[in-house]
Amino acid sequence: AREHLPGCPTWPEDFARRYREAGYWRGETFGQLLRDRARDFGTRVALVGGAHRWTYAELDARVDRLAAGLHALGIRSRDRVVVQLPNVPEFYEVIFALFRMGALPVFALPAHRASEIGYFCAFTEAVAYVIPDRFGGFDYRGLAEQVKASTPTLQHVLVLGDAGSHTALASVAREPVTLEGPSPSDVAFFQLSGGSTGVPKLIPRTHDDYLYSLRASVDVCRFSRDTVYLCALPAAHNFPLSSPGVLGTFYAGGTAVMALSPSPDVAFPLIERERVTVTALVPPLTMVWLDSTLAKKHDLSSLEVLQVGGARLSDEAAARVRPTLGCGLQQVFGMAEGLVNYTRLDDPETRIVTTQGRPMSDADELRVVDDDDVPVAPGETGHLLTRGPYTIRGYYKAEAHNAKAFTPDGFYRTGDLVRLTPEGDLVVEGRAKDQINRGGDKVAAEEVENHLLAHPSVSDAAVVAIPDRFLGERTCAVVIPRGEAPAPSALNAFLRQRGLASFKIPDRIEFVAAFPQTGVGKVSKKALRDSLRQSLSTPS
Ligand code: J2J
Repeated sequence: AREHLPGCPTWPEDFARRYREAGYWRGETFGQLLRDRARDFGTRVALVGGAHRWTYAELDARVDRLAAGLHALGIRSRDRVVVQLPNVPEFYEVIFALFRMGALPVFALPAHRASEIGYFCAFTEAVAYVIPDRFGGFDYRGLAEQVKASTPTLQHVLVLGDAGSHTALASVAREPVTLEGPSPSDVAFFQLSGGSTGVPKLIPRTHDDYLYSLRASVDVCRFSRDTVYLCALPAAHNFPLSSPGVLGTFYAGGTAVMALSPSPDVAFPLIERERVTVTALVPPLTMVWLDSTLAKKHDLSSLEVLQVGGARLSDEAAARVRPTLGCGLQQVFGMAEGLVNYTRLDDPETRIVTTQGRPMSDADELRVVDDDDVPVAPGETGHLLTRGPYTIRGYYKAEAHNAKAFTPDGFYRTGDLVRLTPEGDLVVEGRAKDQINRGGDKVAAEEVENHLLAHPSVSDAAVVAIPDRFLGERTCAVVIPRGEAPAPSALNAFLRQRGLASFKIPDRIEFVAAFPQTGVGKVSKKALRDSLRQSLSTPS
């Protein structure tokens, strides 16, 4: 076996051998997967989006030509390429071209700005950055200019659409050449962690492990050639990518449809026109769909299953899905680090409505433990730890953090507080990690705090969650000012100017003279949350 990419922790040899022998890892790669589907389902439509309708054979051929073009630009196996594209078919053309040549996509979200993108490019020493010209009222070419100026390794900015001073993606394709592909045990790409630390952590996923997660997901969710999957959440996110998502749809030989926006006015006509059978949403969008008057104006009868995950769905909203939208519900509790839990399609309705399901693989090992890593009594709430054939053993180049985020025997500390029902389903009861789950968008408190601390009028800052009827949680920055308190709007403008993604900009800013302390003199975020909850609910 060839050496692993430096900085990417891997499974111990005995585990790897077991996962191979048990058939979880089958020695497949993404490049080969698409080749196989093109051979078996060549004329079937793989991907629909914008004006495009690509069959498996067309997608495969486009990927070959793009890979040849990227190779001609000088991009090589294991080179990192930051990919930041909206929900367009070209997203998959790009990532499969990179997969096929063994180059490694780093999955950025369209909402990321200079702070995040600059970090991804610098940290991974990316050689290329792929963007749309404009999307959602934002011009990514200016962002690329800024990032390029500060990232010496970055040689290519590839633009979907009008390239300006950069390179047009459409100009890159060449006659196909034979390229040496990656090994199945190689890292295939970097997914992003929701994170709880100062900078987002990068998650190395291998061909072997991710393809297994697709196969298991396809099995649980019963994806087939007849599946028409609507990709409504940001394509690069782990949920619509792989649970089973678009990649699972390809695995099964079905059709994926790209929605540029998840809002009913865009998604419902697509469901009607393409006869979509399944899609995935986060809880706030589920609420928007449930309350939309457009549901009556469009024929949504093809929709069999709505998957909901990314944040806790309330039992009340869950119970409304079938009566309102006329389709089944599947709760999905997953994480980009690996473990994905699903309620099963034929579970009794109460289990589907009140739990977040169970692991998709028999090989997923779960532990529910107390603060000392001791298993709690059955049914009690505790920290969820997990290990398995598609859960990473460590983040990319993060040795010190990995020592805390994983147990010595390789379990990932999810930071989630869960309990197991007698039936073996998981219920997510809360969170121990210092993160705000803003309706599925994850905000690492420390990252925002560090940006706030850079402001001259901020002496100290603590970012915490406050309850929100729509998002579940919103962010509140509690700030101890240095001298005169700055205007909240000025602080937020400062954060924007530092290039922070807009979902991380605090929804609310409160000024205080001091923070409540824990016994050991740390900021007590629990006490902060409690006092905010009280002061925000009492009208002043
Ligand atoms: C409560 N919390 C949840 C749920 C995720 C499928 C689905 C989701 C993700 C995802 C994913 C939750 N109820 N149903 O990658 O493949 C919170 C937990 C978890 C964190 C992971 C997938 N579903 N969560 O959301 O990496 O706190 O992945 O640890 O973005 O989201 O976030 P992320």
